[in-house]
Amino acid sequence: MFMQFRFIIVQVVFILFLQAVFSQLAKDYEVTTVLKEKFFDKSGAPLTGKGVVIGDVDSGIDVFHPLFFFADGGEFSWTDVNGDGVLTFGTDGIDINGNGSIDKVEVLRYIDMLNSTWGLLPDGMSGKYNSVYDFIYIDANGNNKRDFGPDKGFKETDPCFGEMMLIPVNYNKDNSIKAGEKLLGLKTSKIRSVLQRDGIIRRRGIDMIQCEQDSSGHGTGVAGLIIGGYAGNQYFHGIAPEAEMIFSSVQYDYTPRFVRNFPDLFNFLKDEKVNIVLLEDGEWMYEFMDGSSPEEEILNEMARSGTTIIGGAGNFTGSNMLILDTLRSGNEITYTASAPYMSDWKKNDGVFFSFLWPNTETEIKITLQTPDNNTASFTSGEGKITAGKYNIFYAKEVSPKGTTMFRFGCSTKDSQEVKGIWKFKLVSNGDAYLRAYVVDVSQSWAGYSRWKNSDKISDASNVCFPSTADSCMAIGAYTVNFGWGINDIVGDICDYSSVGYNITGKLGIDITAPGHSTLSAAKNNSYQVFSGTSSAAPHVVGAAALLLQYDMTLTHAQIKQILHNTAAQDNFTGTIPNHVWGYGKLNTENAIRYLMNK
Ligand SMILES: [Ca+2]
Ligand SMILES: [Ca+2]
Ligand SMILES: [Ca+2]
Ligand SMILES: [Ca+2]
Repeated sequence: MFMQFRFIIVQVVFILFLQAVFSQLAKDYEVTTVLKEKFFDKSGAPLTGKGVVIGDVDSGIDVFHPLFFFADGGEFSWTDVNGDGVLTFGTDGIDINGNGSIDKVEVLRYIDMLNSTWGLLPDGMSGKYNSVYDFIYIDANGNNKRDFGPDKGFKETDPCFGEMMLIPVNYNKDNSIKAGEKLLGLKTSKIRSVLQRDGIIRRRGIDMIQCEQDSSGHGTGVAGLIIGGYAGNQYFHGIAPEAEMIFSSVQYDYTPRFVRNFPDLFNFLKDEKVNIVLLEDGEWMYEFMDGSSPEEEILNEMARSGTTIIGGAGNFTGSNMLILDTLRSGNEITYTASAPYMSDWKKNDGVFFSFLWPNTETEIKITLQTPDNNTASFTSGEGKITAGKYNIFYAKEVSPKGTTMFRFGCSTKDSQEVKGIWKFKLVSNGDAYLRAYVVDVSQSWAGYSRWKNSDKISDASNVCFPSTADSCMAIGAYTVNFGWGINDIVGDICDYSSVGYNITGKLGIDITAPGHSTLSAAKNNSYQVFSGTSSAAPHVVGAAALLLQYDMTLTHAQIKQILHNTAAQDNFTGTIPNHVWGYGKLNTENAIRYLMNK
């Protein structure tokens, strides 16, 4: 659970009535990752992302999930042992050793995939074989479950890293495999390499079977949308199911910047020569937000050399953690934040603030008032002071683009709580367009420590780092399928989706994509509902992968131009481009056609 909120996903409290709502509507749900028409590359092969490598900065990946193996294990005929004309699980099998009979180690069974979709997938999924969701396997040790991994004695060279999995050759809606209908073996991992949280690199063909588990399940959800499953064989599959992925796994710190090893994560993907980078982390605290960081410059350089850079814009809207205000010379203004005792189920022993303004001429004197009513004033410099029972770490810094940041980290002397009201009085000697951010140890999108009692609390400009990079295509999220709240409307922007112009004046959102109540893979043989700009960005990555398969010479700038030009306008987007929708809604079919007709 720890810090999984930092990923660009929306975590929603489980509410029972939603399950009922979902179940009623389930028959209407849209699989947003399956295109409405079929496309082919210049050699006549279907567009599936084949040959494209995508790097994802994320929580990691469940490398054993059945959706993440290529169906390259060959075709198999099976023996109808009991002669009833259909594949009978636990009885029928594949005569692998060719001795004319089905031995105990040749019997077929199925993995009953878990339905963790709160009713998005139909009821009745579990306890029976569903050809479009479940996976067949050879129960080679006859224990009636699918075994895999090094603990069970399997090796890197074993198909699917364990007992072999299979799917029907054709998309089967009737939930049974008829006699004579062949099976396709799954074999090679779609995951090429993983930089683990501990810095160890796992590689397919060498030691991928040893890969650490996805820390939160987030990366597994992202991967399901892009490379999951088998086009033509299954109802649900990702947009580019024959692309390959590489993961750079984030390790969170307890204080900002919460991910400190971005350079390592980005450079790993650069060294691996990925075609596309996907950014699935969003931050704001202690960041200049102007695209000037060394980390963002790595991304810019990758984009200049052709790599497509795409990131979730963030789910920051509605969190009350941003103030936007215009300070006038001599004015005195006070902002108030409230910090709770507990934050995301842990004691809140740190609250953080940063104040940004886009010039170096303006001097702002900041007087902080602690919850125990002690004050301290700051005009420049950096260091640590004590105010009441609190330690205050402060620093004033200027970015290469001339953004000034005054930041404060507040804790108590002995790791006790920071609960209470924190006040900041600002006096400026000139005009300044000010941004004031807050976050605490929860790092939550929802915001446990928040600004309060101010009409300057705003969401007008809240795209998150590192999607603030000049090169990054930042993706907003709109609702498909079902909303969670009374304000959610299918087709409209998600009410949490980050919006606006960046601090530099750059349009913060490039395009939007399906982000709310999309269907994807989850850890441990499951399907899940996956939402957020975390879900929107992988849709765009999948589209970019299809474009690249068609023309591998496309650069970041060209892909961006195609996606901008072909994004759709409708009654929800209004006139585009604009600060909420960017250039409109992703339209993958239009983008491919546009490229083909060029
Ligand atoms: Ca049978
Ligand atoms: Ca046999
Ligand atoms: Ca099932
Ligand atoms: Ca077994």
